[in-house]
Amino acid sequence: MSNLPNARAFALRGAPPLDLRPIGLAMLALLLLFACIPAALAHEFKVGDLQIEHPWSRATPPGAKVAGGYFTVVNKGSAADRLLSISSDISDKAELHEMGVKDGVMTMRPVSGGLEIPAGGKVALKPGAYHLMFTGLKRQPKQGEKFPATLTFEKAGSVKIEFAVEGMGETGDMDMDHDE
Ligand SMILES: [Cu+2]
Repeated sequence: MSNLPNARAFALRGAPPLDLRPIGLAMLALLLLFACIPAALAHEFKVGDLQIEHPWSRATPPGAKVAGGYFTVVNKGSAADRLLSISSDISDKAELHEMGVKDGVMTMRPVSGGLEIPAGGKVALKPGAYHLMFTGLKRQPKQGEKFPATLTFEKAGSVKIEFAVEGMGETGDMDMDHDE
């Protein structure tokens, strides 16, 4: 009966070599490193003459009903095309929005008639400009996951893409590095 305190003392003395804190820090550093990869590794999709680069969205707070969607469409063809619609299981609807200033107030409104992608040109959907809005979210997109969506273009047709979900504070600045 009396050797229990001794056993405990032994266990305590034996503890320092098993200290896992340095490993914990190393793991944290690794996790932080990997957390940056979705933004750093661009992913892209092709349909016809169009290339859809790095579709991304943002994690949303609990209860949020809308989420943004961003990507760049490059048109390598010799004719203009038009992004007509977007659909995804993550929300009831997905709309194409445009930001603008009306009476000194920033507003966003749905783009009617689709978004033209000029021949040989590109259009960037990004925060503060043209963007997708997933409205009536069925669940919250979580940082680090990818969710599928379908884009439909007038000429190139439909293409399945995946949105990489980034952190709530992500502004898309990392993406600007790719611009000429
Ligand atoms: Cu919007």
